[in-house]
Amino acid sequence: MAKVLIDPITRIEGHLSIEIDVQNGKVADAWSIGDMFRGFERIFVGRNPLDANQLTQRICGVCPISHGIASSKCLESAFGIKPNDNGRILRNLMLAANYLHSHLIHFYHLAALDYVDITALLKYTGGDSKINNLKAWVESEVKVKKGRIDSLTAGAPFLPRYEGNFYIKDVDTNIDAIAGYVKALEMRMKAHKMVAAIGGRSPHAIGLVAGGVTQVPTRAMIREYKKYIGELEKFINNVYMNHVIAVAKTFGDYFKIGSFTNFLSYGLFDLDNEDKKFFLQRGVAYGTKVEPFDHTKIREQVRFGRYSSGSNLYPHDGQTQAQPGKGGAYTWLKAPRYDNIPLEVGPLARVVISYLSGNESVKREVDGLLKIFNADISAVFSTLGRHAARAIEAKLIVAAMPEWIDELEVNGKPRNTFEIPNEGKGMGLVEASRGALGHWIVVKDKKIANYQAVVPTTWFCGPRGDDGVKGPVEQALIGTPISDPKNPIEAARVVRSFDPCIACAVHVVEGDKEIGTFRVC
Ligand code: NFE
Ligand code: MG
Repeated sequence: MAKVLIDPITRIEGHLSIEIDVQNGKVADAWSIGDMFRGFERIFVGRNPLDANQLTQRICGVCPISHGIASSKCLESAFGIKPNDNGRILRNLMLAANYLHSHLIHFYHLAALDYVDITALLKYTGGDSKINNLKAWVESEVKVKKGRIDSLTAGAPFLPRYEGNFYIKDVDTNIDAIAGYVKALEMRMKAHKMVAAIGGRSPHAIGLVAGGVTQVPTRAMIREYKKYIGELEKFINNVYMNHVIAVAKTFGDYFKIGSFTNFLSYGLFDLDNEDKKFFLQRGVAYGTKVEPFDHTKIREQVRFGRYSSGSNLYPHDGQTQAQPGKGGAYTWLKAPRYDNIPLEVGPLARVVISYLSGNESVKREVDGLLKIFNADISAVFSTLGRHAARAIEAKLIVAAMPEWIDELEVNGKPRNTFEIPNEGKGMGLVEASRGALGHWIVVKDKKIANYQAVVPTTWFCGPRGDDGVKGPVEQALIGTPISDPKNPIEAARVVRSFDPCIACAVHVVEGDKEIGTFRVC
């Protein structure tokens, strides 16, 4: 038996450790440990409700648009108003571009390096100048001895990585994926420009407000946004999708590893102003059974979180009272529960729920991929299922953008107006790229009396609930084969497939602690 602490989990956003108990070469138990407390929810209290639009976006630089939209919808619900059509569509367009940015970071710049061998660069003999520049850079910055990276300089972007016989062997496939890594940097920049075309800047857009957005959809704005769509679409359909397929072909075991089968989605991209009709469907799925969503079943539990706050509270009553030395607690994340059940959120949740709800485009894409791998639907509930779901989403989203642009009323009003009431309660639900994101506000004397964000990474990386039942990532790790406890890459692959963002999940840094037999960075 070996207790393995992966601390930190690198190539994610924020500070996460995973402790696993390995028995007979497999993960027998797991603990997901969020290492930072930031106290954002407490910062909002006592402020003007309108500050929420800007302050909540500072929770994270990767998904600020979803926080901006969740806070806008939360205020609308407290103020008793709805967005207008232009406002809703412009929000969708901003969120859509932010999704492309986020999914490309995740695959190329965070997760792909679990599969792609960057030392293949040293064997490259082709004529692509970008690849040769990269090769020269790796040769000068990274010392490789007998195929293993021997040392590195600070800031080397492909590192750290586990050294071993873990990666794609075919040199051409590796080189192609590394070229994708470089190209994806440019694609991300273009997606950012699309967000900025509407939101004024990216990340942290200034144009998201209750009632809609501040930017009137002028022809110039639309032209600026539109000009990047074609190139992104080509990259997603011809490069990103193929790299996901190449990884899946080489690492087919991961259709069975990292499985979790209960899901939640609030519904992605509002297709009406009533929060009822979505591009990807709202719902809760237990395996292949999908149910309607009911927000009153949401609670956050803190038995194992470092909080003295009451446990199992609905977010309007939620508290964020830190208790760093709390006995038995092992993380700064709370444990969200739906009807007392832990649920996975994110691209796989959205794709599964949409598939089960009869979404034709999702069905076509999922069935198309399953056919390539001669697999049935059970393969979807897996590490590779998460990567495939992200690529499917990116493909469907980039294809929908031109249609949404055509629905805009050019030069029309971008928002509805409102008055801040003396008192009110509101809820704003949105799908962030990592999954279901909810904001809840209580307004008193025209000020924020309470503000709670229940975010995607808290859903999937949260700890055991009050009943001791493990969170989704903890459960998904169980049974993962670990070939070498000193290089637990298999566990890292499972965790990274969820795309954790601990900056979002814990809204005082702890001192060092010693747990377990091996510390592996
Ligand atoms: Ni910091 Fe976030 C997303 C949100 S994840 S990235 O997507 O909301 O908890
Ligand atoms: Mg919270």
